[in-house]
Amino acid sequence: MNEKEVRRKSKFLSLVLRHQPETIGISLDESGWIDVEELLASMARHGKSMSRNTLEMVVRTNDKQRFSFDETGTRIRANQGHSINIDLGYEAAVPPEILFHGTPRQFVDSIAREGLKKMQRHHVHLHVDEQTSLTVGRRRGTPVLLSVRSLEMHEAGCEFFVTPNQVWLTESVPAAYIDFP
Ligand code: HQG
Repeated sequence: MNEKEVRRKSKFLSLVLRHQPETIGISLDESGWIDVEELLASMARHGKSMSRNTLEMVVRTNDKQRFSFDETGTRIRANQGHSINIDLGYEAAVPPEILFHGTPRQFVDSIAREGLKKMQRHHVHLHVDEQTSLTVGRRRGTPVLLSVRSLEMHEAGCEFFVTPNQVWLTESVPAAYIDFP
């Protein structure tokens, strides 16, 4: 299978595991999990069949490790990025001093006024490395790298969570904690 095909399958998994499980007639449990057999059967019924081996390959090779199997390999879920209402159950964690957020240039004025908002997702997404953040920002335009004084926010009582694939999540980031370039 070529890279493009793998990416297409990964995007489809993101769609059903984060946003619209109803597209293939499934629902996720309150923590975002779905039984792997049920997922594969429902995909097949909707003309999107995938073998278990292919699913495992897509999960294993995913550039951002977007998906996880549970310990027994019975269930699967997306690690973050949902727009539907689920509780991932991550433990609160102490963030590093600085976390980054990449955004397209056209959003910067609004962010300077309102801070970072979670928009359609459950959380604002932040990263430890600048490169990943710039790649995120580049999806919609010329990227601008914002530095968030995350440890200071944490000390002021804001909660942070970290996903197994090292995305840091928080409810919102007030403009006062953001350093603009
Ligand atoms: C912006 C992808 C105006 C925010 C990526 C972002 C990431 C504001 C956009 C993950 C704003 C929301 C998340 C404000 C925030 N005014 N714009 N007050 N506050 N914004 O996609 O962080 O590939 O929901 O800067 O790689 O871009 O899906 O968030 O530009 O890790 O795994 O509003 O999604 O991961 O966009 O991306 P998004 P994001 P996956």
